[in-house]
Parts: sequence; C-alpha cells; structure tokens
Amino acid sequence: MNKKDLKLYFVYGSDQGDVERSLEVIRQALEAGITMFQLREKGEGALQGRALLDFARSVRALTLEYGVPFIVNDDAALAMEAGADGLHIGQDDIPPADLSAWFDEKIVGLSVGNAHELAASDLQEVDYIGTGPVFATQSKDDAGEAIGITGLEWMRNQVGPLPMVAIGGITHENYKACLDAGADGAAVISAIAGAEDVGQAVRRFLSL
Ligand code: TZP
Ligand code: MG
Repeated sequence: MNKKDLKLYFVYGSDQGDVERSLEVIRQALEAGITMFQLREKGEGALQGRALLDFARSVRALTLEYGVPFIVNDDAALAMEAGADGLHIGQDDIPPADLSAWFDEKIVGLSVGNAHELAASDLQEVDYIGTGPVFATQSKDDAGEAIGITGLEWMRNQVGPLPMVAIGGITHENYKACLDAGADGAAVISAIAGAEDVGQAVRRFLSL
C-alpha cells in the first residue's frame, strides 16, 4: 500500500441503517479529499445480509469513482463479495496469516494499540497498523485506555517504517500532534461524521 493513503482515513457505517444519508456523508467526504475509507458497520440498527452487501457495493462504486481505497472492517466475506481493496481486523478477529489467499494482493490492516497487543501480533502479513485509542473516544465502547501521544510515539519506534494510522478521539486540535509523533495519518469517525459540514471538516484536516 501507499502510506500516503492513511493521511485522512474516514471510518463509517450506515448510521443505524440510514443508507441514503450515509452514502451522502461518504460522498461529501470523498469529494472533499479523504484518502481512504473503511466500512465499519456496528451497533444498533446495523445492516445485515443482503442489505449490508448492497450498501457495501454502493460504497465500492463511490470509492472507485473517487479513486480512494475501500477497506471493510472485520468481515472478510463481505470484503471479498463487495470487491473491496482490503480488510481491517482487530486483535480478536481472524489472524492475518489465516486470511484467504484473496487478500494476498489486498490491503490488510490490524489494530495494535499497546505493547501487549504488539507482542501478540504477527505483522508479517499486515500492510498497516491502526494504533489507539490515542485519545478518549465515544465511538467504541471497548476501545480500552487512551495511549496518548507518547503511546503513539512509542509504537512508531517499535514498528519502524510500517505504515501506521492513529485512531481514537482525533480532532482538528490534535491531528498535527499525531503526525508529529510518527503517524502517517489519522482514522477518524466522529470529527468527520458528526460535523455540521462534512466537507469542511475534511478540508480542514487536510490543511493542517
Ligand atoms: N478503534 C479504536 S478507537 C475507535 C476505533 C474504531 C473509534 C474512533 O472514533 P472517533 O469518533 O474518531 O474517536
Ligand atoms: Mg474488529
């Protein structure tokens, strides 16, 4: 992968099944210049089955239109069926080495938040890591303790040149500090999805 794609990585789902609104948010974010997109379908009202596949295919089409890599969270089968560019997995998901050969040429991201998770991770088949939560987040109940800028710096020193994206509580106010700590970019949910003007929020990140 190109680590530049991690610069502003928007993570989002159908927003409690409201597909039309969600696709509009994603289009606005793409139009404004997000560099990567992850479909993370979680929580109350999450789409399932055919509806989720249809949604994923719509996102696939949109991301192709803008030439932005499209990553699916957790669900390897959905990533394959939707023709995604890759998969993002957590510590409790399928180990990267057990993924089907289909993913050999795709982008595989793994969440690695701290020393314990790093020790438990085989990074051989991993194209980038997502490190956090850097700051407190409302977007993931089991995100664990915030590692702060010092945690991010520590991880950069451990993983050398491996592409690394900061995640968790990233805002316009702390984005630059994450880059300065060695992150190639930030993965963001609420500071984009929750913004009054999605396009403006994206452009402001990209100007920092
Ligand atoms: N993984 C670690 S923190 C987090 C995920 C998915 C949530 C990030 O969301 P936000 O709203 O940008 O803090
Ligand atoms: Mg997961």
